[in-house]
Amino acid sequence: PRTIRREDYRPPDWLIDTVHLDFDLGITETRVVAMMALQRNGTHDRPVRLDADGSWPTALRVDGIATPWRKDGEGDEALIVAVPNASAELVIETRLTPDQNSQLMGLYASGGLLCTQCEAEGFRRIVPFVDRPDNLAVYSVRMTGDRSAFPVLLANGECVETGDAEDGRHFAIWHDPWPKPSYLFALVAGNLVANRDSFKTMSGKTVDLAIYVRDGDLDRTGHAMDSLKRAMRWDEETYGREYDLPVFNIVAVDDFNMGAMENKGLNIFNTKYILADSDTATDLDYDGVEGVVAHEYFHNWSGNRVTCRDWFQLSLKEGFTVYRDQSFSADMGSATVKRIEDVRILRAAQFPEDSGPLAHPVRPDSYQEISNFYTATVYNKGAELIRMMATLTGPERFRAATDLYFDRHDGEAATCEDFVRAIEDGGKVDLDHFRLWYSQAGTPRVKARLAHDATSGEAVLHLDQSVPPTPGQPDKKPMAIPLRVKAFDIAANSAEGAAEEQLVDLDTGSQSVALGRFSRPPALSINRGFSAPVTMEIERAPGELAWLAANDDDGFARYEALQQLMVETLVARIGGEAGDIDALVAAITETLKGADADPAFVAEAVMLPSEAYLGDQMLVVDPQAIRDVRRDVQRLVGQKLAPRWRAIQSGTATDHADVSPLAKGQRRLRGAALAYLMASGEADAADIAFAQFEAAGGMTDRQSALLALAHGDSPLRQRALDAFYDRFHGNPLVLDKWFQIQAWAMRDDTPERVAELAGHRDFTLANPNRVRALYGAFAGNQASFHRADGAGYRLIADLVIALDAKNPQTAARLVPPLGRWRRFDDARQRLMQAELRRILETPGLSKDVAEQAGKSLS
Ligand code: BAL
Ligand code: ZN
Repeated sequence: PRTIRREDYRPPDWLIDTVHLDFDLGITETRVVAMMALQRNGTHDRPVRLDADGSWPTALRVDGIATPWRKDGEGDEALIVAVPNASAELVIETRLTPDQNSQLMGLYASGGLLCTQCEAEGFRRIVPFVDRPDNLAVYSVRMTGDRSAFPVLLANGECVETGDAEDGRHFAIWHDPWPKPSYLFALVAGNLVANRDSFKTMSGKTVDLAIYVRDGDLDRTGHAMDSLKRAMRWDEETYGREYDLPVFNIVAVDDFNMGAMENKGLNIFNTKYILADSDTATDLDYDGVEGVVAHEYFHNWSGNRVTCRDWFQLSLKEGFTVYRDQSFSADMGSATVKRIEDVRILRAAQFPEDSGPLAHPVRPDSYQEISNFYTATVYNKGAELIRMMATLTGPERFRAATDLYFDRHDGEAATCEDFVRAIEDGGKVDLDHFRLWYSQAGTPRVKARLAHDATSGEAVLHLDQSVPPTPGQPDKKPMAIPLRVKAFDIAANSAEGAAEEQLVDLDTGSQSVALGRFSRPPALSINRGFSAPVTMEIERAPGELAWLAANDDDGFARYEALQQLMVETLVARIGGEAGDIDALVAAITETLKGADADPAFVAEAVMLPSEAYLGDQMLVVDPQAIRDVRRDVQRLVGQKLAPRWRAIQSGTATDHADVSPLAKGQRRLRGAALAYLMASGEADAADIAFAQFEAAGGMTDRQSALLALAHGDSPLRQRALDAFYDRFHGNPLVLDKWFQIQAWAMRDDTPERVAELAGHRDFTLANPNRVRALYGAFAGNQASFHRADGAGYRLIADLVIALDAKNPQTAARLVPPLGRWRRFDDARQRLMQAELRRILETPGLSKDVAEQAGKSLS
């Protein structure tokens, strides 16, 4: 496949500024007539070259005259037509087969519905076009279709006309006044019902809101609607951003490659991020709905009003919008718990990416298939970059800076550099060195050592940083790393008497910072709030972590200290030492004292680090040893604190309709307590879990009980799985949980079980949610995926090969777990490489999978 490079960017030779699309809709065939106003861009005599992907014209006219055209490009990916004048009206007709479109890019059918997905390069599958984000055009769309099959006809912007057509058909015309790139084009046609509401904007305009779903799903849209209104208000209050059309529509569809899509005025969502009620969705699902609804809404400014010049700038909109949705969710609930969750995701998804063969900068330099760059690096590390800039400016100057950014670039296709410059100018901060975060890949490592002079009392922090080599970047420069640091008097038994927090700007390889005078060596709280996306190596005095876990006045730092204590204990035991279990139990006991006041925080803090996170702390990952030791420590902590876990589990049944942060926190802690109880091996543990499963007042308690049973081998396990299936198999999103929980099971036979489930009558490769529920979950189940016989690797490779023929984008997402082979022992390395080679040798492989597998082997 061809490699596209950022340095080769040049503006389009021809621009299209006005588009009229006429769709004659059908599931098996849709006819499109596109009328486009072409303008030559600059002085040149090059022909018009339009991006295309199988959508070859059935007719093409330039200024009304049928004109010959030809295909171009290695993979026939472009259409060339000569246009004599500086401007022209270009008409192209195409015929599409939506029900054959299993890639779910362009126009496709999903359960009788027609819908589109155009980001990043899907529009060209509808009609050949200048399909790149720096071509902004005004669109009008006419749709005609059978009134009974497609009673609802939606596109971007506003509906300006509807009416009858012949043969029981009808039509609608939509117009979007805001110039936009083609990736934001959207259309939906089908039999849908709407939850309608309205929102009054800060300047007093009324916006009609609607969430369209299938009949029968309407009563599960309330939370999404509430989330939308909260997001609209928050963006006005926090960023001064007002919505800019009289209507805002959302449609939920079953078959969707991504979580959702921010098309102008017509967001299209995966049902997973719209539908929720307490009987079918967990509290975390509720949070997911709120976060994704907000994320897509926020794109209206960070993405749509200001879009990206080219796809190398993807983080311009995604990093910023993730930061915005993270901040919104933090404001809606507990900021500390949200920060813990976001850091956990970063460490689980982005750190491994940054240290593996697919590592790339937040602003990549090259790609073969842009779909492969919708990554945790672009999204989540990108959000961390914005967060660091906000930390450096402080909240008021950050707001001034984002105001400047939106004012300066409204209506433009901008770059990451434009964003940084706006933050510099509006936020009055020098980001010269900071820019390196956009171009240099790899997670920086910071070593911290605190020296205390017993005579003078002076405490000095010594810091050293290094950035590991990544593909194409063997030598790294030191980064500008903002570290929030505070030192505590360890004898004070509270956070009182601590020195003021400092913001240390570590921007050289080594640096020393005076922390003040202390009568004895203080406790070091560093990278508080996870102020920089780095890994820390800290020399600790005995008891220091336990002190911080109990007393630090930064919630994230308290969590981090207890987790680090767990890591040290577990890693010691994996290495054959005993580890201080009693100290760990004492620290957990101390943290549990806060269970009534902040159960969500306590639930997060007392859970052992994941198997994958433990693997990341080892030179060579030993998946089975990690599982055995982690399970053993879970058993010991379960046993030693059994009365406490029992009390929490039995004393905190909540009304699932109550989704207040406190009630959600109580359920989360109840789930953690049940997990420890099950691990303890106490004789009645499975009965308790089964009783919780049966009596559950909602999905949160039900799922935590089912998951606790799924790991074990009690006869109640199968009874619960069967009961769950019998009750919920008609609900696709809940059925996904049934597949997922079994793929997550920490059992020796999980690979066999996953293979069996792949043959289940409810399993299908056509639905990305189902594929992710089974195979995505399995690939994240470390010891099962890495079982020594390679059965897990074969399963994933078989799936990638089978799915690639239908849906390359989703198939390619499952390649990276195989690419982590360097982290494992020789035998596993060979097995993983062999599967990657088997994938690469498959005839007709997509460029999506070819890029991921090829890079993973190199
Ligand atoms: N733009 C693709 C989906 C999302 O990040 O919102
Ligand atoms: Zn996004």
